Amino acid sequence: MYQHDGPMDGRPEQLTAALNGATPIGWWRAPGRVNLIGDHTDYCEGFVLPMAIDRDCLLAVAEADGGRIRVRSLELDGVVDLDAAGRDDPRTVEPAWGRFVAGAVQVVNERGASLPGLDIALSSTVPAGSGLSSSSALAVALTFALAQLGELKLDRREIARDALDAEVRATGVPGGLMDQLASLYGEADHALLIDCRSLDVEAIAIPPDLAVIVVHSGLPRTLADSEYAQRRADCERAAGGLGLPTLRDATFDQVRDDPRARHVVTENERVLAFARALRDGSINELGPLLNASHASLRDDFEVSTPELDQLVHALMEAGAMGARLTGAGFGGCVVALTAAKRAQRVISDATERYQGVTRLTPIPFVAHGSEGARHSLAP
Ligand code: NG1
Repeated sequence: MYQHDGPMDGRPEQLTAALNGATPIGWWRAPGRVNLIGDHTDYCEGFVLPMAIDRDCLLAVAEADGGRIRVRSLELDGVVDLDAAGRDDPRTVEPAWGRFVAGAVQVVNERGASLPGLDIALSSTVPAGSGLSSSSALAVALTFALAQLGELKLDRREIARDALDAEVRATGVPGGLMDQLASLYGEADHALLIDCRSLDVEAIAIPPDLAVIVVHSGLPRTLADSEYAQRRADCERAAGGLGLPTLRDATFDQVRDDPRARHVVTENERVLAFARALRDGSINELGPLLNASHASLRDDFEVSTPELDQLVHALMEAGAMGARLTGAGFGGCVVALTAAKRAQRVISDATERYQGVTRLTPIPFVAHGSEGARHSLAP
C-alpha cells in the first residue's frame, strides 16, 4: 500500500485483470485524508479540519457464485476468502488486511444486507502507516460498496459510522469518526470543518496560492495503537472528573492544570480560529495556529517524537508558514502550509536538512483537496 510517487496509472486495467476475466459490476473509490488541524479531538466530540486527498483506495467488484467474498489486492499479499453472510470473526482473519473486509461484511450483514458472492480487486495509493488514513479509505470503500450491493439505503453519515465500526472490529482500536467523514464528504480544493458532535460538515475552499505539503518522517508509527487508546481513556477520565459527557463541554478554566484535557480544549479553539481565517482569507493567521497545535500535541498531549519535532523545525527553517504532526502521532507524517510558488523549494530545503540531522529518509508530496467516496459503473 505504500505508494509515494502519485496516483498509479493503469490501475483499472490491472484491477480488471485481477478479477480473472470477470466483468466488474461496479467501481468504488474512497480517498485518504490529511488532517490540517484538530488532532485527538474527534473522539471528544470536538472539531477537526481534514482534507480528503488525491490518494485513494479503488475497488473493482464482480459477482461470483458460491456465497463467498474473495478479495485480492494489487499491493498486499494473499487472498481474503470470507463467508458472504458475515460469519467470519474479523479479529482472526488472515491475511490480516482481510480483517477490514470481514469487519465491513459483518457490519452490513447486521444491518440486514443480503450479500451475493463477490470477487473484489482493490488497489490503494494512500501511504500505509503514516496518519493519512489508508485503513479508513479501505474501510469506507468496502462499506460503501457492500452496503450498496446489499441494497441498504444508507446516507453518508451512516456509511461513515459503519465504516468506523468495521475498522474497530478489525483492529480493536477505538478510533474517532474524522477519517471516515473526511473520506465520504471530501470536495475538490476544499478542506472540511467537521463538528464531531453534530457531524455537521462545512467545506471551506483552500486558496489556490496555498500549498498543503505532507512529509512522511520515515518513522513508522509503532506505538500509535496502544498510546492512542490510553490518550482516549485519559480524555474520558478528565471529562468524567468534571461531570461532563465529553471534553467538548469543558472550558479552559476547568482544564487549566490537566495537560491532556488542556490540549483538547485549546485545539478545538484553534480549529475554529483556523476555519475562520480560511473563510476570511486571513492567510497570515494559519501558520501560527499550526505551530501552536504542534506544540500542544508535543508538550501537553505528548504524542510527538524527536523526529517529528525535527521535521516541523526543518520545514519552518525552510520557510513554511506553519507545520505540525498530523494524525495520531508517534511517527508518520507532518503537514505544512506554504505559498504554492515556494512549495518545491521548501520541500527540498526541509527534507535535505531533516535527512542530514536524522539520517531518516523523508517522503514528501503536495496534497490536493479531492472529492469524497463515489460509486461508478466504469472506472
Ligand atoms: P490516524 O492515526 O491519522 O489514522 C487517528 C484516528 C482518528 C483521530 C486521529 C487523531 C483511527 C482510525 N483514526 O487517525 O480518528 O482520532 O488519530 O486526531 O483510529
